[in-house]
Amino acid sequence: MRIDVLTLFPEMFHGVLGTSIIGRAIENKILDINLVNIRDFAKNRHKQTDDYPYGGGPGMVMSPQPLFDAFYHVLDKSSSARVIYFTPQGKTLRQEMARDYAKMSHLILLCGHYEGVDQRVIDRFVDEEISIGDYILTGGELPAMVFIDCVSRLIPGVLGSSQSVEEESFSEGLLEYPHYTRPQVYEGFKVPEVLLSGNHKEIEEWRKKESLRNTLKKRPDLLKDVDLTLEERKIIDELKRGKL
Ligand code: 4G1
Repeated sequence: MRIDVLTLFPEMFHGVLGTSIIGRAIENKILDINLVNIRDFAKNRHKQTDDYPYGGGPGMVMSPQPLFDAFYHVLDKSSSARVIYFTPQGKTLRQEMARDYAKMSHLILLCGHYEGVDQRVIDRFVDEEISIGDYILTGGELPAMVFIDCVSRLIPGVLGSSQSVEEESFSEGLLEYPHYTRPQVYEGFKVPEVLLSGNHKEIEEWRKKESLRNTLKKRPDLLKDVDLTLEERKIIDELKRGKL
């Protein structure tokens, strides 16, 4: 997958893209991430990329000229690219959306700053607007990095087989069960006996129950989107009644 990122702060991406899983995917040519500095396309004398808003009011707006030219630079003939603008006005990113994006061959990500970009840039180039959540940020770079991380790990070959825990629990729409590793006892805190038993059926049942318990307790909202088996419904009923 090719990802072009249009940003005023390409350096912000270096840490994330050079590190571990995403870095390896780039080395292995599964991912081709092209950081484009919008400022490089500014034609005015001071390389200014923002200006005052028409109609007045606070803040600055990203100017159309550097952005139009940056888009023409990355759009080169291959018009199959999907253009995503990160904005609090967008649809909130969800795992199902990430799965769809992971299948695409070319994405162009636009990161805003100040009050955002001139509306004509959105009208001319943007296919979809995405948000990563409802809070205030200084720019779209962190959302773009969250998106790259979330989508990249779903591209075949990006995760190694041992990391391929994949979407285990999230794809089922539930939270994870508790995890333990060595040692068996640490500062008096014990690993649940069942996990040491070697009884795979019992372990599986315990994990399912704990996963349901966690979801019911911490994120009951998730349960409405899950197809539960009859067995799982029974467990939930018992959890609710305080048994188990
Ligand atoms: C009004 C949050 C403004 C922020 C309402 C999540 C936030 C991009 C995102 C803002 C941004 C709310 C995101 C706000 C984001 C232009 C540059 C917009 C930064 C900007 C709830 C500032 N997911 N925010 N405005 O944060 O880009 O994608």
